[in-house]
Amino acid sequence: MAKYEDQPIPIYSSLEAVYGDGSQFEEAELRFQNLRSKFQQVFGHSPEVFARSPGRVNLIGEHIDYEGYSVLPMAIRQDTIVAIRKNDSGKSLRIANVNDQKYTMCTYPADPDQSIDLKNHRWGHYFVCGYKGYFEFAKSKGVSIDEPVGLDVLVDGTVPTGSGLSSSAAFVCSATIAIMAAFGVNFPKKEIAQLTCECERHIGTQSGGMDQAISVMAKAGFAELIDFNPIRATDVQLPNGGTFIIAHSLAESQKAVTAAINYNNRVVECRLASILLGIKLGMKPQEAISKVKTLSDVEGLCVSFAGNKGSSDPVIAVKEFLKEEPYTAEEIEKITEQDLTSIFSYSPSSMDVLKAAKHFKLHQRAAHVYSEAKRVHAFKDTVSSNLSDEDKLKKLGDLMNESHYSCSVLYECSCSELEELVTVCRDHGALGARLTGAGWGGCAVALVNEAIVPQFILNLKEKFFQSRIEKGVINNNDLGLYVFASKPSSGAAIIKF
Ligand code: NG1
Ligand code: MG
Repeated sequence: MAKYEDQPIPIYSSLEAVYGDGSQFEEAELRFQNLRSKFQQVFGHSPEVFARSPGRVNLIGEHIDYEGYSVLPMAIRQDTIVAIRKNDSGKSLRIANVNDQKYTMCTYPADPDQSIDLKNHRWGHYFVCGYKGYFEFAKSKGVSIDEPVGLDVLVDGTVPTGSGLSSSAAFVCSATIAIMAAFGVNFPKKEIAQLTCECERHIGTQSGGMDQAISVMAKAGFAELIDFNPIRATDVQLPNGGTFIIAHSLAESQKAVTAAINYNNRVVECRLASILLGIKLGMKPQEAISKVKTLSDVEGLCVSFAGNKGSSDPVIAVKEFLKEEPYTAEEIEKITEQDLTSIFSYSPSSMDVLKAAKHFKLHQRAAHVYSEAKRVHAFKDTVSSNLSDEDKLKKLGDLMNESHYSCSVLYECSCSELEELVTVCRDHGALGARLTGAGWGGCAVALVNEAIVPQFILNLKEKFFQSRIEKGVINNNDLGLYVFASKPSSGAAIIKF
C-alpha cells in the first residue's frame, strides 16, 4: 500500500466513516441534511459531492513554517464542508453559505485566470483561491481541462473565524478538494497539501504550509510533526493524562486585512534577517539576495559560526551579527548594497509591507525562529522519551510556555487579551499555555491534566469570559464555542452518497 501521504484523499459513502458514531456523527448528519435541502432551495438541484476539511490547533512551532521549519499541529473536530455541483447552464461560480445572514452569496466568473480583488475582501475569495489553484495545478500535471464550467457551491463551516484555528485553510482545502471531486480527479495528499498552500497565497498572505498540510494529512488520534520541502507528516502520539483546551481571547484577528503590518511584515523581516546573516557570514550581497530566502537557508552558516565558540546554537550568530535596536531601511540597504524595493519587487504584498514599515526588528525575529524551531524538536523528543507521562506533560507545558514568551516578546504577535487569557490559564493549573496560530488575537491553547478539565473550564469562564458575557461581547449560551477540549481529529475527506 502506498505511504499515507502518497495516498489520495479518501472517498467515503457514509458519515460514520468520517465522523465516527458518536455525537459528532449526529451533528454531522444534521449538517448534511441541511446542506442538501438548502442546496436544493438555493440552486434548484441537489449537490453532486461533498468535501470536508478540518481546522487545526498548533501545539508548538509558531511562525516558522514559512521559514522552512517543522511544526507540530493537530486537527480539531470543527471543519468546513463544501457541497458542490457543476452548473453547465451558467458560466459563473455561485458560492453560498448556510449562514446566509453573515455570508451572503458571492458570484464570480468561471474563469481560472481572474484576479482576486484583494482590496475588497469578501468571504468567497477563499473559494476562488482554490479554483485558481486547482487549474494551475491541473495544467502543471497535464490534466486535460474542458472549457471552464460554472459551479454551484454551498458552504458550512464550524471553525471559528479569525481565531488562529485555520478556518481559512479548512475552507481553502475543502473548496479545492470539492472542485477536484466535481471534476472527477484526485491526487496524493502531499501534492494536495502543497497545492492548497499555494492556493491560499492568492489571498495575499505569504503563508507557510502548516495549516493546509495538517488539514489534508491529519489522522484521528495523532498530532503530526509536519516537515516541509518536501511536505511530510509523522504521527505523534500525545502522552496519556493530558488534554488540550482551546480558548478564544475574543479578539478577532483579520489576517487577510492586516497582513502588511502583521503577518507579511514578519515574513519580510525574516527574509531580511536571513540575507543580512548570509552577508555577515561571508556571502556576497548579490549572492545572498539571490540565494537566501529563509532563515533555514543560512542556519548551516550560523551553526558553523557557533561551532567556533563551542556551541551549535544558531542564535549565537544572531546575537553576534544582528543588532537589537530596530534597523531602518537605509541601514539595511548599506549592507545589502541594493534598495529594499528592488529586492522585493517580485512580490506586491511585500511592497505593501515596505510601505507600511517604519523599521525592522531583525535580531528579535531571527532569535524567535531559531529558538522556536528547536522547541518543536524538543517537544517531539519529549513525547517519544522514556519519561513518565506525568514528567512528559510537565516538560511539554514548559516548552509551550517558552514558546508563548518568544511569540510575545520577540515576535510580538500577541495582544493584551491573549496575554490575559494565557495568564488566567496558568493561574488555574495549566501545565503550559500559549497563543496558537498567527496571533494578534484568536485562541490560546492550554495543556491541562485530564482530571481538572471541568474545573479548569469553569475557572476560565469565571475569570475570563464572565465579564465579557456581561458586556454582551458573547452570549452565555455560546460559551462552548469559545472554550473547549480538543482531541486530534481526522483530515480531509470526500463524501459521495
Ligand atoms: P492562522 O493564523 O491559523 O491562519 C497562520 C499561517 C500558518 C502559520 C501560522 C503561524 C496562513 C494560512 N496560515 O495561521 O501558515 O504561519 O499563521 O505559525 O496564513
Ligand atoms: Mg488562516
